[in-house]
Amino acid sequence: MAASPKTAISDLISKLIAQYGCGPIKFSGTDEAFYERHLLFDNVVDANDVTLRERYEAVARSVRDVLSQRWIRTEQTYERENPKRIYYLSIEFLLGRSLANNITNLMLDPIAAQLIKDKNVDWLGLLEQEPDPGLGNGGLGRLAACFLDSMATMQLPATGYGLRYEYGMFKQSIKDGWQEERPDHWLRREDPWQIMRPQESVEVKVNCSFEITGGSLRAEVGKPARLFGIPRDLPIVGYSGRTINSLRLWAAGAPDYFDFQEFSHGDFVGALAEKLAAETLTRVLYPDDSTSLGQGLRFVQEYFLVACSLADIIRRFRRSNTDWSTLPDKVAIQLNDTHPTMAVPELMRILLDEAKLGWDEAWDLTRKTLTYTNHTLLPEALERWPIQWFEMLIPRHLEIIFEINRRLLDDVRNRFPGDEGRLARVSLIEESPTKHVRMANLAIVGSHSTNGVAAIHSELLRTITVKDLAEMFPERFNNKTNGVTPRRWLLLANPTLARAISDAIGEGWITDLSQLSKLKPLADDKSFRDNFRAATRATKARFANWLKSKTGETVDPDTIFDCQIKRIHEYKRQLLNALRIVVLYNRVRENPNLEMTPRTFLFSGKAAPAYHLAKLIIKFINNLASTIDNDPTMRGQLKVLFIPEYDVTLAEHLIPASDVSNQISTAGYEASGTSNMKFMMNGALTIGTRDGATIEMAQEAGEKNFFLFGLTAQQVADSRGWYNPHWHYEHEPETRAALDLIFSDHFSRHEPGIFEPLRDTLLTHGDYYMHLADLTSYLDADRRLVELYANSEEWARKAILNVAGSGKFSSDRTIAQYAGEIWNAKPCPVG
Ligand code: 26Q
Repeated sequence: MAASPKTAISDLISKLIAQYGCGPIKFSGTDEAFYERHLLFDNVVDANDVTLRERYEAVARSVRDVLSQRWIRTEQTYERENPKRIYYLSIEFLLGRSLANNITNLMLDPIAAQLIKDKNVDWLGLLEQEPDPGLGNGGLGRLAACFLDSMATMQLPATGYGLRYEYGMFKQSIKDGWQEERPDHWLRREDPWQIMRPQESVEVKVNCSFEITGGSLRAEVGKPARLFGIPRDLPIVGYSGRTINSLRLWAAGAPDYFDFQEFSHGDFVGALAEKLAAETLTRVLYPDDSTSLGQGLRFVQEYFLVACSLADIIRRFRRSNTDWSTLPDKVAIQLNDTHPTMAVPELMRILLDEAKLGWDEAWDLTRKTLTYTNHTLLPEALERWPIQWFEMLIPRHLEIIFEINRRLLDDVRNRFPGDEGRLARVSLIEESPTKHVRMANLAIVGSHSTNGVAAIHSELLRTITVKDLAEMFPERFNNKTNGVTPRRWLLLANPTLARAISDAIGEGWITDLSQLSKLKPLADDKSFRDNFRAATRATKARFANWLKSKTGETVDPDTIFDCQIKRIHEYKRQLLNALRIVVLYNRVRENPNLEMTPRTFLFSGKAAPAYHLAKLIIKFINNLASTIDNDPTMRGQLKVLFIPEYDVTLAEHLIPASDVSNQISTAGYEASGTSNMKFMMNGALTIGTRDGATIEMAQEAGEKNFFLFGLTAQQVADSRGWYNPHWHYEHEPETRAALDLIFSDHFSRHEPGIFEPLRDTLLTHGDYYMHLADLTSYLDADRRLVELYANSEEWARKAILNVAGSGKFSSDRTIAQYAGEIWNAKPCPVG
């Protein structure tokens, strides 16, 4: 007899509970009443008359019910076993939505499917109710989120620490082709995933107070203040739901009793203003991903993250351990870029002033506990903070930094007598024009491991960027090539392909991505190729529908989807991609009978609000798109679309639907890239330069299955002295015609001259990122790519070989290497 829906759900829940071993989850109603109970008791609404948002909240809370006991048990296990714990400190976590991810990782899909069916829920509409928490700019923040997923899946005792920005990454809209920014008030409605833990608040003492004047935050020097960090925890569900770790996000506040004290003196309003000023600290994420513009508030945010997190870590350490000397056996703190580098002086301060240890022991423990990851070589992104700010906010830390530096420079003098240049380069303090602390130097000196995020990047870091320090401490330098979680980026984002893969090789790949290599022989199997092609075609059609419903834009799934999605930056060279399209456009204009494979060029990405040239590049892409749209000869041949508001959710839709992935940074400038890996595991072919992790991807898949072009990092460096973009303009007819067309205002008929700054950057100012040097070889690679597309069997074969070769780029592999080679941490399974 067929089970009634009710029994089916009860059965599944019982199985789940048995699997998690938490004992029965107790409800007053029937088992299946999870969802209805929440609608009734949380929202107090009639189940027949609810909004989609209320449905979302009820489903999210039901899922949270399922994970709560396991979440508590995870922490209990860590308390009991007292393993070495990993703490991942990051100023950004770009999580993306949680509901579907948690359902997948808890393996609740059958229950969700049943619920959708029984209650006739508009599932896609419901998922859209969850805001995409944009607590990060791009790669670095998303990497932190992938790492949390891997650490939980691998049952590592890990906690993420970040800031709970009230406003995340700005929302982007496009008006007349220009980027416009709107605030992202993602917390307008209560977030069902965050658990506030006021009892675990920490106090942070600083040497100045804050006030808001004229809309900006000002420091009042010499008036010490106490801030409070109020934590909220988010569950990080490992795949299979065995381990549920936490991401702890700090919000800034003033102590609750402040008003009473001040009130008794009569200044209620002044006291309240102080509280609001304190809360301003975590109000907004800085939307710059590659410039250290020297914002005072950012400096305070960085210290606040460090002070709250270290206080929490040390408090937890002291609960189970009495001997300070065991700190590095119990605690590994990974600094995600230099943003949390104040952990070096802060940990020293705790060990010296609170634990009362001597300098040598404190220094030894600090270095053995901390490790640092570098994510960029761009000089403008290397953080340097004015020592005045340290003096004002945290003078004790500055004292400690000076003492670290004094000892460091003594060491340099001993080892390299008379080498004044080295002394100046290694110093933690940059002397001119005004004194600044070099945060990367501090992180390297104050930790026992410094890693880059792809082989070429680690090599350039070691041999060029911080050469002198690498010569002093060679054993500290290592590489950890980035990875991405296959749960979110393949299983969840591309269910059709995931099913085809699992049908062919089983499900082992979900937690051991190297098993994708089993697909290699299937590249020669006609029926698998057919399945693969059908999966891609279905995903493209699904994307086209989604895009239509979200933006009203139409794209044709029978054209090549050629994508570049990432932050807009000169070094990433969206402008090179646009030049390629202008050349193709010119070819059709000149020869309207040209047989061209129909293509759709998709762009998406945000520009830092103060980065004018990046914003002009967005404008140019949009004008290019509309000019082509309005040209009847282009119809059915070329289409360009800039999709606004790039976020994790958009990436989850677009990447699986892509045929071509553009990874075209000037060689030597993209530290790693991570979207490149997501495209590869979803079966797109890469057209790209030999930069970042793309080099390793091509090695894994075989260079013949890649479309590599352009100067190498070495060639870029070697030609800096003599490179002349005018040469390309003079000698390459297609390059010249493309530029002339742009400068003739063909794409700016009603806005003459607006693209002049593009001429300046590409010609007048010397084309620093060498667009023109790479344009012809890009076009050549593009020609080969389009030729291949005409042979759909060969295309599918190469795409399958790419998926088969993508196993290395799981963040599980990256995390296994961090755990084994840097942290010396082991899994701590939850019983
Ligand atoms: C610093 C100071 C003040 C304000 C902002 C910042 C800031 C914020 C974010 C500086 C840098 C970032 C982010 C950098 C980033 O995302 N880097 C990317 O990291 C990825 C993960 O390792 C790599 O794959 C990318 O290549 C790298 O660009």
